[in-house]
Amino acid sequence: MGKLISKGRRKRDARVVMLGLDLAGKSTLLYKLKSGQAVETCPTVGFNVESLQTPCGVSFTLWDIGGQSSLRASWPDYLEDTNTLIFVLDSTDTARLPEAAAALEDALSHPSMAGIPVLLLANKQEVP
Ligand SMILES: Nc1nc2c(ncn2[C@@H]2O[C@H](COP(=O)(O)OP(=O)(O)O)[C@@H](O)[C@H]2O)c(=O)[nH]1
Ligand SMILES: [Mg+2]
Repeated sequence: MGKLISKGRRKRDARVVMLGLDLAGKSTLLYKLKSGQAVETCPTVGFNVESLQTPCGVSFTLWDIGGQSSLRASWPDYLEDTNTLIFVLDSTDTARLPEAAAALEDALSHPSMAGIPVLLLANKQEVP
């Protein structure tokens, strides 16, 4: 599991950062994981953050970072010390796929991303 989970005796904690273009579904996912319910979201200015605990005692701090183009310059700040990156794609937004790919490439080029696990989540797959 590498850096994903620290296996210290007391602390099993992971800092997870979620990136992706605006409207990909990041905040929906954050609050679904937190509350188990679908919630209505509004555009994220800055970030949302929640602590999550799994039944096996692993805690996650899940950061949901605003994805509008004006906010992407701040993404590198959130990648410092992250244990894993979730990059959320809106599978229905084929027009912005190249923009999403470029944003992902930028994020992956950040020095603190070396050796960090990445989950690429193709969201909205249920849409025909
Ligand atoms: N069809 C569909 N819509 C979704 C899904 N996840 C999020 N959405 C919708 O996509 C829009 C943007 O979601 P939001 O979580 O605010 O995106 P964010 O900008 O990445 O945080 C909202 O209208 C959500 O209801 C999904 O899995 N399927
Ligand atoms: Mg959001």
